[in-house]
Amino acid sequence: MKTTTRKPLASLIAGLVIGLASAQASAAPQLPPIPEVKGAAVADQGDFELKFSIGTTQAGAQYRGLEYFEKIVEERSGGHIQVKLFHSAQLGDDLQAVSSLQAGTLEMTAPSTSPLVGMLPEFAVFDLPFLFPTTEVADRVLDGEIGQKILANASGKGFVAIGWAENGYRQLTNKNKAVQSPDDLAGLKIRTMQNPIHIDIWRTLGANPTPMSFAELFTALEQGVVDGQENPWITISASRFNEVQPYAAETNHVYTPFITLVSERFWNKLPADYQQLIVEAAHDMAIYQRQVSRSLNGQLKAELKAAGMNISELTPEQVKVFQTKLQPVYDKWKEQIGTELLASILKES
Ligand code: EAX
Repeated sequence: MKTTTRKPLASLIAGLVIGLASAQASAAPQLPPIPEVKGAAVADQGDFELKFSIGTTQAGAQYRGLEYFEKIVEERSGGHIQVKLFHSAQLGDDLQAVSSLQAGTLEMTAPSTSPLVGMLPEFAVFDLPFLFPTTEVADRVLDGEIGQKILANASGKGFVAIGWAENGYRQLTNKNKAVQSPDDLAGLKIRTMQNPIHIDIWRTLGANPTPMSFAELFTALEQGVVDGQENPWITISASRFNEVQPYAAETNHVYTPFITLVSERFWNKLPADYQQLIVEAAHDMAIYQRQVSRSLNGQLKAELKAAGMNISELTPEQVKVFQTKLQPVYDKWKEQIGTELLASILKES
């Protein structure tokens, strides 16, 4: 039954005035609306509950994508698959969520590929600096034959890999100073993802890298355990890192994909039609999530700037200095990653 709460007129007017004032103060980011659900209804084949957990917050593009996923799956299954969403690493950080998938206590997650390289060495290719010059190239690789092959190779370790979405191009933030060249990084303690190439990147640039889970990051920045971190604008904004990180540099040094994973135990219990529905929903989610991510990227950078963050927008020449300095990282890792895989990706640029 629907109930309506009556509010006194004064509080309604006050709410309206506050609403107008905040609308004038800052233009809220324009989000592409959640699309209509495409695709036919799937016949009832039993009831399932699907918990989907992510590390980023409710304010990010990733969560918005999950909301669309939930809508697709619930609508097309006629409510027979109930989706429950969890954000902000409520059910564990990227690595813990993947373990829960393997244990069968969580049904879905979508981590960055980087913390998984210990388990899936091939993923390390995405950690190479300046691999994807544009998002078009990233899409071509991930959605094409190469991406499909990586998904297939990744499956079978207690989870099934069913699709790609985007975390995006990473930018550096720190609490001490404006960074425009690797020389500015000397002595800076930078949190990295738990990934050897990322550690190597920051060491090569002259900084002092400290690997740590994303779930611990805000507190570590706030308490000064580390001076800086790197993530896409959208994640910086959604996690409010700017509140404790006054400086940023637009380095675009790595493009990080999100990989959509399903627990193998859950997968094996699902009727084939439901499996198909989940794959299709993950696909539609990814298209929409990337659209949201890309439309927010510039808007949020501008918003962070307006809120007082000191952002160094590097010139192509300044970026080139970082790129040249990082060439040894490529040389060191390309054999381990697989020269063939790397060459096939570089051919797409
Ligand atoms: O889930 O750890 C990070 O910096 C990532 O952006 C995280 O994987 C988001």
